Amino acid sequence: MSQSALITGVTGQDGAYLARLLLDKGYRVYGFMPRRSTDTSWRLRELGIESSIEVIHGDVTDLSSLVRGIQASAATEVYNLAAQSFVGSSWDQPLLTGQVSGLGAANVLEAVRLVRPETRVYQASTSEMFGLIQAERQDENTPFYPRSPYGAAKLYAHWMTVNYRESFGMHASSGILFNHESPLRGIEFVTRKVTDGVARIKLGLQPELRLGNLDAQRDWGFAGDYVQAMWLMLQQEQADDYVIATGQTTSVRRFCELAFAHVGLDYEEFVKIDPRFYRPAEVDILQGKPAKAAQQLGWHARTSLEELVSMMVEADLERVSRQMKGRTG
Ligand code: NAP
Ligand code: G4F
Repeated sequence: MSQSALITGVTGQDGAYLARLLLDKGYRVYGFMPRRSTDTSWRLRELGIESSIEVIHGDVTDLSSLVRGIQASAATEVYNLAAQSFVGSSWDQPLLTGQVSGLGAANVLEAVRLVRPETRVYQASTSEMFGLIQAERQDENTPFYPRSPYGAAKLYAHWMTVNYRESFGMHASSGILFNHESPLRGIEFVTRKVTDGVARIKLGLQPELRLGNLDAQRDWGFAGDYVQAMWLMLQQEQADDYVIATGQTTSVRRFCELAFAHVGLDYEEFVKIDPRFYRPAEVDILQGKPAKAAQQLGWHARTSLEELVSMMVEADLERVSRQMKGRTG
């Protein structure tokens, strides 16, 4: 029987890369997406897969739309990537974040249990659940300590995934993914904000780049590598939880240094600190220990930070140049 997958959050960074991976593997891919008044499919277009996705309109806060989506697709695998995923906004919209990123996951699990309990489920968990870290390097056994409404909502979703697995025997896995980036990353996240800023400064469109806490450290990998781990989790005989990370940590400051150096500039001349971008509570440092994923899934991060920075800066230089030509042409 051919495989079919339903992806919530298909228009996001990970959704787009995952959809491409599954299409390449011969899956029928259903994109579960809310109707929006503006176009949200630019990532699917950039990867050249928009017309290959079968769209099902729905919202993870609406259980009935999920039930219908799972019935209509008869999906053998469901990947729940939908979220209000920007940590910064989660203090401004704590309840919405809880409804989408927390209860939304419970709705997905419940819909699968009601309609097709044999369907395998992937839940997009996050290293933000470690928050105020309780171990120098975080793995599947490290206690959680979320530091934002987003982290708290995701922790609820994570435990619901574990509980549906243990209570109902469902094949539900939770991928605890550390930060992963790409040219398709949303512009509000720090890496893309930096690489877009570098391109604009280099091309003379912007004089400076305003950022918050440069001392925060993250374990940054490439999203294209990470979606492979999501798929691998659902191919295992037993569902489980896995930390997915590079194992290296780098400061925002160092990321800036690398990105500006890529175009021959010194970040110190252009980056300005703006307290507006500080958060009410900060996650100072994250560094994953992905040994279980290496042993059980055979998964390793393949892309180095330097390759990632170069890929993102080059993509933004090209994008901004295209926009400039569009304006003058
Ligand atoms: P993203 O680019 O922000 O994408 C989020 C997706 O969710 C978008 O397609 C968005 O659609 C959709 N969405 C939002 N509200 C929804 C709703 N109520 N119903 C259905 N869809 C909804 O996030 P990402 O970086 O691809 O991350 C994918 C998932 O992994 C998220 O759950 C995120 O929290 C988690 N995660 C990400 C990272 C990372 O570093 N990227 C690390 C760990 C975990 P619209 O654009 O139309 O709103
Ligand atoms: O890029 P960020 O906004 O990502 P953050 O908060 O780590 O969250 C991302 O990764 C999580 C996995 O750990 C995901 F679950 C989540 O959905 C999201 O994808 O911020 C990274 C760091 C923070 O410490 C922040 O304070 O960069 C610091 N930072 C400094 N200046 C900034 C800025 N962040 C943003 N977004 N904008 C700034 O100007």
